[in-house]
Amino acid sequence: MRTVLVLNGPNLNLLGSREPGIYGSATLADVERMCHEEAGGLGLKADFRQSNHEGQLIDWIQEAGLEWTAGRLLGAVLNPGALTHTSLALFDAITATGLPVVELHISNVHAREEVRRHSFVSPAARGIVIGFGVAGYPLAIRGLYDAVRYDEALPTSAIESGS
Ligand code: CA2
Repeated sequence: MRTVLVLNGPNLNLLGSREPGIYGSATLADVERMCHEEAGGLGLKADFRQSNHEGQLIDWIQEAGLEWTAGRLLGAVLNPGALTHTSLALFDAITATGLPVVELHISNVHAREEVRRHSFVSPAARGIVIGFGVAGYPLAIRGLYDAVRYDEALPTSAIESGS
């Protein structure tokens, strides 16, 4: 059974306790349950994590790259939190590993402050889910699953040339 990694960045442990108008009232534990349910329905196992530390997220992405290369990991759903808007290191980690990543944001970052409109992660992402609240997590898992199956059905030459 393949695993889908779900990574959450800084302050997402506060979900459900503050700013419900922006992020809703579900807690991160609720989101974890939603991810296990969605993954299970697709025949996957979810590995759900949160860290307030950029280096920890990078270590997890590097480890995930090895698991992905070994065929045990489907890819990752990543909500980088505010690191989205600051971290070239996250971009480098994703690019270096080749790990398929779906970037996810609970809020519609494009409808908020200008600084949230730029993402360092987006150019390295296989897909992006933005603005669906925490319902975006199962959507992102499903999207990653479909995208990877699509990629795996292509001849290797088509993936390497990007066509
Ligand atoms: O919308 C998202 O998912 C964000 O990634 C959340 C980040 C924010 O910096 C990004 O621009 C968009 C913030 C995560 C902090 O989460 C909190 C949750 C509840 C209360 C306070 C913070």
